Amino acid sequence: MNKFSKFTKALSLTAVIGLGFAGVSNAATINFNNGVAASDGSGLTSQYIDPVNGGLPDYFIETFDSATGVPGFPGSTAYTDAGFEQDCAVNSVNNSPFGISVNGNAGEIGVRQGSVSGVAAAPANDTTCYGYLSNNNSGSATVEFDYTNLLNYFTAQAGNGVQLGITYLGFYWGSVDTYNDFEFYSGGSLVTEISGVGLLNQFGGSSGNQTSPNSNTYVEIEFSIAEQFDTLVINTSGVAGEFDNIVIGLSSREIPVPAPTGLALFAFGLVALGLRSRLKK
Ligand SMILES: [Ca+2]
Ligand SMILES: [Ca+2]
Repeated sequence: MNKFSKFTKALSLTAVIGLGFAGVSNAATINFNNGVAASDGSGLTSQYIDPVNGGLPDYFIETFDSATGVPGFPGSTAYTDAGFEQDCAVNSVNNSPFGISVNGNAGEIGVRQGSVSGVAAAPANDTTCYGYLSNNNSGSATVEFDYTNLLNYFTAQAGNGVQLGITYLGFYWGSVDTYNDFEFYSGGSLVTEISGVGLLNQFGGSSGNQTSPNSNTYVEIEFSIAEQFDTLVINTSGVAGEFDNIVIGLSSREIPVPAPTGLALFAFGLVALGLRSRLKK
């Protein structure tokens, strides 16, 4: 068993969590236990899509890697740390030329590889480019990833008056700190949020740990159509909030049905046996 399967296995044993937040009635469900090893060496990715190999239709991934390698690609190097212009950028949705809008202070948002003390730490087992948000040791910092344009593009592509929504969001959250949090919006309304404090409490993780699976987690949120997602907001009041492999899934996406677990099969076998012995009587 490799390191990653141990990693995900440990997570599945410790947490199957659905949380409602924000004091509003919502149908968003949050899971922390389904991340899988990414084939590009970026640690964890969504169970639905890999940074290199792709995945199911209607899922898109932001890897912060090599966006500028695609001709005509509108990916931005505005937030890329000096020296990484050829490698890192915001917006690299699997060679798809359609963008997300990043709104925030360029002095607080960064895209880079590797860890630099006092700046940012690569998420556990992530040797690729990743994004981060830093308050530069003063006040709080905020960045918004707005997916409205991407959603409008795919809605236009679908045609026939079909209005698509975004009903899935996943991201790899590195070195979770008590002062990081992620918020998820629909049409300007907060649908749900995840705080670093809440996540660390759930896992028994230590704030800012750069290697432990209890502090480096793939987070997934499933949204109802009524509360479909369009904007991700990340806040931090310290150094730093790090993330990679941001995945969205359109409402037209496939949702694979999980295979029955061993326990479920065992229970089914017992029921079948019971029926058989009753029939014999
Ligand atoms: Ca990456
Ligand atoms: Ca951190």
